Amino acid sequence: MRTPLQFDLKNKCGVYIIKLPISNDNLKGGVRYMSRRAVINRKTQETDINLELELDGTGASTVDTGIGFFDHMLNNFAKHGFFNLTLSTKGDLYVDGHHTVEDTGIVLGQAIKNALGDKQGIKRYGNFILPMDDALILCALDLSGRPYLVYDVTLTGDKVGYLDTELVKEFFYAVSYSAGMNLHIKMLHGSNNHHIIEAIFKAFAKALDQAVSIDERIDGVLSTKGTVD
Ligand SMILES: [Mn+2]
Repeated sequence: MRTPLQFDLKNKCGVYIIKLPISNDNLKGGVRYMSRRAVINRKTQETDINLELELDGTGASTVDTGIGFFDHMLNNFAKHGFFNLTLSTKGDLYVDGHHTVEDTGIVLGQAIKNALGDKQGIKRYGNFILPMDDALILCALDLSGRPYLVYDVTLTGDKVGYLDTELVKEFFYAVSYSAGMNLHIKMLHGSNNHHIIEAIFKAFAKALDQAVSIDERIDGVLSTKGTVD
């Protein structure tokens, strides 16, 4: 897309800002980076998942997992993290939502890991405290290569819509494990289960957006070891 910025009368030519398609590459701080994305297809006897994730996105998403509230959460994750996410999960919902939610977490974690590659230049750490009415959620994460989940959240109901509330922890355990991410999620306050879970997904998105962002001052990988697997 070319947008005329100004017309140079002397040379009788237009000066353009060239907006490159976000799926090709991106400009950050005057330095051009290849867009970081991953496509994963994973099929088992329990789920069939196709996921495309772009870390340097706009927040555009198309999500269909068969569980409406889970779709609502993943759309919020994309929107608030400025990730582009296309996801289709066909799971064995006649059993329950467990495999659908857990396997989607596994694939999302793999996509984050694959899209990051060798992690050169990324901030690596991210954190956010996100309020949503009564709910206040802290999320802190480290893309260290070492999976570890600390989940300190109290949900009072069994379900929100068609999502079993106990699956929220299973989802983030799967994400942290397959992405190689140290992930802390702590509820500081909250009473409404919809608000609490939505605040978790938004806080995670904001923290992850921060952690995957490029810091121009980082030469190579941000680690005294010289590598973060
Ligand atoms: Mn909502």
